[in-house]
Amino acid sequence: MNKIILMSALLSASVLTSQALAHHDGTDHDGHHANHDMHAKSDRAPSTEKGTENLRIEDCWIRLLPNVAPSGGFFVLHNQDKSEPVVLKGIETESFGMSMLHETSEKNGMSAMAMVPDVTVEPGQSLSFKPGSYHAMLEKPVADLKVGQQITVHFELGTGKKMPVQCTLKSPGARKFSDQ
Ligand SMILES: [Cu+2]
Repeated sequence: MNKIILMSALLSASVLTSQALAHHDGTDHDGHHANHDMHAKSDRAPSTEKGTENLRIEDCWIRLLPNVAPSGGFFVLHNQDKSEPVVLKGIETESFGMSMLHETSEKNGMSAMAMVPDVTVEPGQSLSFKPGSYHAMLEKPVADLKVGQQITVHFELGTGKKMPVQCTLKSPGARKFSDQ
């Protein structure tokens, strides 16, 4: 009886360890050695601003990782309005079953990531979603996604508008838009 309990304790410990290692190697969806707490809740409330739709979205790409690991989404937001902020509420695409906005940040010298309810770009400013910073996390890919392919991603704004953008799927080694 005791032996069985010990065995199952060891088994679950090893499962936890391999998951933790998978999250800490260089292949995570952020492309950054982040301490992944995927379920970390944001410590701020969602923005109540609608903001402007005068937004240009550039250089959208997704680092396509094998099914078991979430893929990272990166792009640049240019707020072209001189007086209103842009509020990005989230992204969605038929190519992935689930996606959310994340932020990687330094806390006590450690890199950690957390969900954010939205991201605000101030009037006239640009904001890059890139490894080690803001990024999207995409899970549950549909079958047959391939590196080099373009997919349509809808960017949902504070106004409720969903802007379609073509995003390029790139290899796990990609770190920026110009990489393959
Ligand atoms: Cu993340």
